[in-house]
Order: sequence, then C-alpha cells, then structure tokens
Amino acid sequence: MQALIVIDVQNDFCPGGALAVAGGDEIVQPINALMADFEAVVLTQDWHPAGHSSFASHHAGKAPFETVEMPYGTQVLWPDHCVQGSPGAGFHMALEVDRADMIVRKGFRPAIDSYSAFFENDRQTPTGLEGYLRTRGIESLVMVGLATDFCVGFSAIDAARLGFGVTVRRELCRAIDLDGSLAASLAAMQEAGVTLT
Ligand code: VGL
Ligand code: ZN
Repeated sequence: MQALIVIDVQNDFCPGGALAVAGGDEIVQPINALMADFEAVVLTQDWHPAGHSSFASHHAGKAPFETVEMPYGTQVLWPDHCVQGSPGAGFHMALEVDRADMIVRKGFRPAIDSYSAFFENDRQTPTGLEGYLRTRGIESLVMVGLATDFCVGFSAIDAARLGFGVTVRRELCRAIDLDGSLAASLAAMQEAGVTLT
C-alpha cells in the first residue's frame, strides 16, 4: 500500500503568506491530480500556538532567519506563521482537502518546533503518523509539498529511518533555500536512502 503525503500546503507558505515559499502555489493543482493514484492521502498542517518558540518575535533582539540554541539543538527563527486558526494556517484554497483520509497537525507544543510529520525537532517526540500508516498497512510513501528543505526533507528522512520506502517528487515541492539549506537537505535525503525524482 502506498500513501501520498502532502506536506504543509498552507497559505502562509504560498505567495502572499507570512513565510512565503517562491512558487508554493504552483504545485497545488498537480498535487490534486496525483491524489487519485493513491490508496491513502495524508495532509500535514503546521499548527503553532501564538507566541511559539520558533517565532523570532518570541526572542528579544532576534530577527527572522537568525538561529537560537534550544535544548534540542539549533533552531532557525521564523516570522510568525501558521498560527492556529488563522487564515495563514489554512490550506491553500485550491487544495482538495476533502480527499484527505487523515490530517496531521504538528508544531503545537509551545516549546518545540516540528518540521517532520513523524517527530518533533527533538527527533524523539512522535506525532502519531507512523502508527497511523503502519496500522493501515502502508509501506511506501510519496512526498510532495512545502518546503523541500525543511518540512519535506525532515519528514522524508524520518520516514526512511523508520523503514518506509520514500520517494520525494521534487517538481511537486518548493524550497525556502536559506544559506544552502536546499543542497544540504537533498544530500541528507539521498544519504538516508530517499528516492528523489
Ligand atoms: C516549515 C519552517 C517553519 C515548512 C514550517 O513547512 O517547511 N518551515 N515551519
Ligand atoms: Zn512552522
């Protein structure tokens, strides 16, 4: 069984959003078209409380895209984005959300960020997605969405580490590309055994 995992196709990651990824909206229709080819469709939704610790605004003297040391490691600080219940946290209006079997929210704990759909940024706290996929008998995953070098990359690497077969459809992803983060993420995905198309 194969699942399509659609990562964070939300307004704040599309042009006009708080953490806009260039071309983020271009992938929506092709992702919709792909949904019919899969036995399961899962969407992820970045879902932060106001004042989240990954927001630069929460750290005095820090600007977006600077970093800070957290108990779990280095954290990039972001503009406020995907605040629970806000329009920016909503899915892109053209995304066929009704076709999803499952929607996984992540990043809702105030003190820890969560790029991956499987584990928060401590790489230990599970989101529950692994259990959902395994109990449905799903063994292989195709991943698409935003952003290639953060949430897609971390999700793909964790999924490979958990033993799922993982393909990332690069043409159906868009990247933030902060200080070489795209090249680093692609190399790490390849190293983890993720198939990149
Ligand atoms: C993401 C930065 C912060 C992503 C989410 O979806 O890639 N990036 N939160
Ligand atoms: Zn976020």
